Amino acid sequence: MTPSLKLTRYAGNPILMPSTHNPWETDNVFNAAVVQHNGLVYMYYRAQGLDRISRIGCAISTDGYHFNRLEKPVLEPGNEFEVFGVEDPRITELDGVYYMLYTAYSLHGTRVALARSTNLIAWEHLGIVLPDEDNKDAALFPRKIGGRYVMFHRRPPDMWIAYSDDLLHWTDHQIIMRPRPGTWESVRIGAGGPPFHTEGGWLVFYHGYNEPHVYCLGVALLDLNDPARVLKRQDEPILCPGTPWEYWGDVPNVVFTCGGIETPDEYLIYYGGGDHVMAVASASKRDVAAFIKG
Ligand code: BMA
Repeated sequence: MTPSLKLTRYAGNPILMPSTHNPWETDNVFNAAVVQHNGLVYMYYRAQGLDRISRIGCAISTDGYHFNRLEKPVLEPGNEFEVFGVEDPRITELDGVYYMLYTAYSLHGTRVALARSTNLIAWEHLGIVLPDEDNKDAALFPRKIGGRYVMFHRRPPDMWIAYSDDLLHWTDHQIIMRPRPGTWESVRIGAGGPPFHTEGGWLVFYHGYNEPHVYCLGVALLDLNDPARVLKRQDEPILCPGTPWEYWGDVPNVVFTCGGIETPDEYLIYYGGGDHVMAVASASKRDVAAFIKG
């Protein structure tokens, strides 16, 4: 039997900590999207500061481990749906344009919102894309399927998929994965970042939590042409809280991912620890291939 796929933490974690230099990010920096472009890694993290409102900051790296941050947020609340914050970005490139799906939070509840950038620094608000429903954990696929855009989203407690012709109107909503009673993912589950394209299927990293409210990460594989078809879903989590900064943060016992990158040899999964700091962990392509084939 193939051993379960596990993520290995980078020894230099955490890779980003709150900063007392900037009032908007003094408390927590976590749940970042990541993008590779021209040899640089861009990390878009959720930051909370003195006012506890979430904004999206950007930090840039040449090696994926050591980051320099920009002084100002790249995305801030921009309308009545965002007054409590913009949270948990997931970014996908399609034809040279970067799309960020994120959670807009306000008295209306949580909504899935979209922003767009062509230069990775200036982001334009495009508005709420799933109106009139509490939803989050949305991530756009990096390719169209059957001529349509595809995204994950989460109607509690399940992971859903939906399709669109214009990125603004979404239809054909289907549940793809549900929590599994009696396991680490018994209460709610939700997508991590955009899925990775592999020859064997869409590789998906996602989060789940159980009754004691421990957030772990899991891995699954979806059919390339019909991503509502789950080909594989590992029983065991690939990462669970296991370090002091994952046990103790703003919210205890949390590892939560909004994205990763692919290198020639591995997948690097970036994740928030304890809703407080940023960290990274890896899976080798060889081990991922064994999961896909196994
Ligand atoms: C979810 C989101 C995440 C957070 C997680 C654990 O509902 O709000 O941003 O990391 O809870 O607190």
